[in-house]
Amino acid sequence: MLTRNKIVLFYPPYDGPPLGAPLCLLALAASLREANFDVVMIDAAIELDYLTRIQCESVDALFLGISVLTGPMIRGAIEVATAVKTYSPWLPVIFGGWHPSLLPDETLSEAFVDMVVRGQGEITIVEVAQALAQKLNLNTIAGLSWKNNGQRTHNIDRKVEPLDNLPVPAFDLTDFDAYEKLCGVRKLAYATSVGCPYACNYCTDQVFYKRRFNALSADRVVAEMIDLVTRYRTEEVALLDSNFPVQLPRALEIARGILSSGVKFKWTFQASTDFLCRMSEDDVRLLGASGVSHMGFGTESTSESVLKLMNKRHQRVDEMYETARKAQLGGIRVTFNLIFGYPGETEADRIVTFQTMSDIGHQFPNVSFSPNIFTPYPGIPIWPQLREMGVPEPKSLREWMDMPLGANMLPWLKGKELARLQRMLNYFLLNNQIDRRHKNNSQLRRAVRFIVQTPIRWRLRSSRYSFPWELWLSNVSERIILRRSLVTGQELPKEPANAC
Ligand code: B12
Ligand code: SF4
Repeated sequence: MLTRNKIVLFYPPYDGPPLGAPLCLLALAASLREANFDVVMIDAAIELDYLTRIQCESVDALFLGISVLTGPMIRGAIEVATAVKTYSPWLPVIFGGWHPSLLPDETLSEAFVDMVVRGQGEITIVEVAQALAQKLNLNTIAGLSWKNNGQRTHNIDRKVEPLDNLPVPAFDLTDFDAYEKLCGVRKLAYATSVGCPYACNYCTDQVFYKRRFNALSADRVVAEMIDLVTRYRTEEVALLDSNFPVQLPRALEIARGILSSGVKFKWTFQASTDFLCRMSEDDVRLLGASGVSHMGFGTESTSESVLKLMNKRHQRVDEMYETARKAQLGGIRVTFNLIFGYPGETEADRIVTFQTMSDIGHQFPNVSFSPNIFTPYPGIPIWPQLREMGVPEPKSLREWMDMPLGANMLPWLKGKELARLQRMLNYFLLNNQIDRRHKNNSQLRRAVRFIVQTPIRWRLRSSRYSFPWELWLSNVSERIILRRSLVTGQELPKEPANAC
């Protein structure tokens, strides 16, 4: 009898610049290999003919696992799962990752999905693989949703496993050359922690990780990062942690460890400004010296009332200035994310945000901004309020697939109000770009900058935006950069469909 011990893991195509190998699949692969299963990983980012490859690899596989985020990745997941169900209907298809975990029942109701792994996947997937290989019952596997004789069944939740108990992700499965060709830089996507202690109302981290910060020890991080960077000759490490410096001593120990190793590479992370501000100036200089080149912050707004509505009281405006200042001392670039159109935000709130952020951008040339129109993702705590306010909630996997990410789907932000916000945004970004480009130029260029920038800054101060001749001119001379990745600071090429 044929014993199947091969598992195929698939990462569907996504929008935006490629980041590197999908860490989720490398993490699952390491645990599966420890349990003596063979893993084939197929990432659509580098495997253009993924349909054919999956068909070939599935012939003798135990199951196919697909990782899914909300939005366009669902399209590739459905494409592959339906194809598999036509040529190998016996092959179990397992969905995992953020979208299926947030909406397990909705996901499982699709005919081409046999199981959903909810939340952290390493241990659940091994138990599923063992159960399938040995034809055991699935009903004792925590964290699993499955079809029991066609009935959607949700087993109990699984307790999150401390990261230090899990193996090093299977980075050897990564074709670093292929990603380098695609990204233009040899990069390692790596995580030192999962979870964030905060509970911002628009974020699903709290739903997934229950506000528990779960981190690898500093020693392990330093040893692993140095080993991986050296072994795979990567120039950069993009940390995928939700909030890297939650445990300050650990964060600083990591920086110190990297610095004293003498191995040189750039690294980037995301954080909240309060943790960064708890670091001294010397601490932030240490980050810079150890190679930190970019930090992303979800600052979102500078209006106190909007920050309160977002349940973001840990995010203070004075600390945004302080973060920018300290980062500048450390020679570190910073991206501040901004959210506009949040339920309850008024035009006055927007004006405050544009004015304060323009001031920050003017004082600190190391700061860039990434403005977004509020997008309600599945499972966020304010859905009841959004439904009451008339936001159409997608009802199925296919409807979430077509969700216009980054575009406006808010009924309270339409027509003239939306057009005005778009114009304000363009002025704000143009002003910031001029600040950053012409800071250290000759006296003459500084004078030109002063002349060009004076009317723009007047508009931002007085909130007057009619007859936007500077924007018409800028269409010719400056390309306004709309959004950036908080993970790397890299420019995001695709514009939100109807912003600016
Ligand atoms: C890296 C990243 C990306 C990368 C991933 C590509 C890559 N090569 O790594 C890219 C650029 C694709 C991306 C895109 C987006 N992202 Co993103 N991203 C992240 C980030 C920062 C890290 C994810 C990660 O790798 N974590 C480490 C691994 C080990 O954990 P994991 O992915 O959760 O995987 C575990 C489990 O989920 C599970 N699992 C995952 N997949 C599978 C599959 C199977 C079969 C099984 C069994 C289990 C399983 O097991 C894994 C191990 O425990 C998270 C935030 C975070 N800190 O997690 C946001 C996050 C996942 N992204 C988010 C968002 C909003 C987006 C975008 C919608 C943004 C946008 N507006 O465009 C897009 C969606 C895709 C698109 N536009 O096409 C949200 C969640 C969205 C959602 N509901 O799906 C998050 C949580 C950020 C946040 N706090 O809001 N993202
Ligand atoms: S601080 Fe960032 S990661 Fe943490 S809950 Fe808020 S938005 Fe999510």
